[in-house]
Amino acid sequence: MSEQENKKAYGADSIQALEGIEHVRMRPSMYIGDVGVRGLHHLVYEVVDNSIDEAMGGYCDTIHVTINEDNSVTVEDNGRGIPVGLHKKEGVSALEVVMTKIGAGGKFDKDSYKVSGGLHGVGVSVVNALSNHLKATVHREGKVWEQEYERGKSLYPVKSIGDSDKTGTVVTFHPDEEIFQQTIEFSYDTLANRMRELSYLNKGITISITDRRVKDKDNEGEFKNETFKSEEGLKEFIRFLDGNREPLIQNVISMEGEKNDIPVEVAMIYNSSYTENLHSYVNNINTHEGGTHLSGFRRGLTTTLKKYADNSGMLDKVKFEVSGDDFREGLTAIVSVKVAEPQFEGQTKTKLGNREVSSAVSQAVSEMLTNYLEEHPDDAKVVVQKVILAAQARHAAAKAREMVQRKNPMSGGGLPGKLADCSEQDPEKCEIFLVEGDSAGGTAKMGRDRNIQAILPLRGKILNVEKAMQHKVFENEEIKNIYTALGVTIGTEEDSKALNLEKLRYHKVVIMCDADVDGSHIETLILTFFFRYMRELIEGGHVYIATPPLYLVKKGNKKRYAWDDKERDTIATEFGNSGVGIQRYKGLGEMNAVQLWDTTMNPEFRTLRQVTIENATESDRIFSMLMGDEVPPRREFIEQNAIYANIDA
Ligand code: 0RA
Repeated sequence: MSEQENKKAYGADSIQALEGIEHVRMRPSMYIGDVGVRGLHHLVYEVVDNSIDEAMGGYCDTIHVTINEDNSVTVEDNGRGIPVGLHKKEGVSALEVVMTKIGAGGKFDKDSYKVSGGLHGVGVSVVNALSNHLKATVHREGKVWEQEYERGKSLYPVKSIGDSDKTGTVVTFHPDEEIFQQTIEFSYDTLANRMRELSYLNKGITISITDRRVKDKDNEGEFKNETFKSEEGLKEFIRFLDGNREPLIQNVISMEGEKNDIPVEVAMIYNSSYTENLHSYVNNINTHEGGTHLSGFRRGLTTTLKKYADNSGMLDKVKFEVSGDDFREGLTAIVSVKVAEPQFEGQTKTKLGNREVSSAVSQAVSEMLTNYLEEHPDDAKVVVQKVILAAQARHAAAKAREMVQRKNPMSGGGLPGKLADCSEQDPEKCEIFLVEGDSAGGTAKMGRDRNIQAILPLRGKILNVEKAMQHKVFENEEIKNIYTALGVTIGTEEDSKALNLEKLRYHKVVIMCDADVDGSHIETLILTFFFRYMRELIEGGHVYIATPPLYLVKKGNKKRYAWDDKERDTIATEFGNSGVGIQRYKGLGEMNAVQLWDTTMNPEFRTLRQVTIENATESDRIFSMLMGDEVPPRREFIEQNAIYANIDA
């Protein structure tokens, strides 16, 4: 059908729908954030969210996600099925309205409790508009109904194709390569992690994922698949997150209820580590930047614990003040709220702004914690002791931090002696390379563009912050150098690690290590430090990893670099194989300054991998495992995965 006929067939209202679709296709990032890997996966989340909404209404308990061989994705649920009857205002089937009218969502159904928001909740019509093909199948009213679409436009009116004795919705979409030019390849791990997370956040729902591109290695004839179902919700989520840490108290403390009409769920535990580990969600969306629900949690926790500690008499002999984040050292907690009209703020629109949520969460936490402490006096004692130790350490850390601060270039101190700074003053144009070892540092200093590139050599292995108390971190020479070189300042009343990026001196911070086991270990140590102490730097998109080549392929005076084995072989073949010399670079130090510049540092030719936090909860688990005390899970992980499989862009 031509576009003209299409309009006639479906009435004047669909003209508006077309405009909406065109707008989505013209400005996809406005709807799904970006058109890269993240935006691509967002399509799946959007469709699944609709099924989750149906489940939260109590109409659906099973959701299947399938990655098909052709990279299309099928999402199937056993809910009521999207209504197929005539939508009076639009003059077409309600299904068609949901699928093609931008902004319609399921919202025409006033009774349904729809709480999606943020980047999610833009509606399945957006997914449709960004797919070159989509098929919706609805089981409802004893029949199977179907409609297909191309780039958001229906190909035919909704039709019945047979009888059915069940209800539910099946959506299969294939992302449009015109829109997702980088890739349309879905990552099983990314999707599986999100489905696991959703199952913890919405207990009782069964969510399964199948990858039809990959055979199951244990079951012949089956495809790779996992099924997630959580009976205990956040309680189990905490155990999953803290699986590699040693618990300090017997139980996960948890509560679930409604405060001022806001559904609140909280779960927490204390472990023997020194890191604070808070995760917050609004309507199933991970609020990386926190917000009112998280500040409510902090306030409730502090007031309740402080009151208990004061009454217990344990603080009587403590000479220093106990406050702020002393109560959160070794704490792992999840806060999940459902908000009808969430206001999202912040750089990445993942900070909750609704004022009323703060007191709701604070009250919930106070009640939950007061009860637990009264019923478990032994645990209460352990927690208060931990808090006192944390306060003691904080005083030591404050001193160490003052030293860092004093050396900060902006407050009069000097830059680190080992830093070879660049001459450019505009931070946006400046880059700093954190280089493993003095010798590679020397090569980098010679090879760089000294106009815009600064070099900071790091000696050997930097401190593993995962195992160190805060004051040790701030006392560490290499870490102090990183702080002063970057020019960032740290510490506020509320949060001793809060980072001020206003004075960041380089907008690109590049980690440059050898392409071997040691190098990747050092890379992980630096990333762990950034993740725990400078997460804002990663979230601001400032952290990158350099990718030095693995091989130099030579024949006569022909020379080419290769970044993996396949590339090496291709080049060797191009050179005619015989008489080809291959040099393997074991470290940056084996390259001369010109080679390092050509392959790894020259902005025109290099490839930098930007470090992103796809999923903060998953990254946290990985860092606690890679860098924590427990060896067995670490070995298993390293044997099974490339180290950065889950944290890279
Ligand atoms: C609006 C009304 C009704 C169901 C849905 C939306 C619905 C949407 C989706 C999207 C994916 N799965 C879904 N399942 C249901 C039902 C209204 C009624 O039956 O009375």
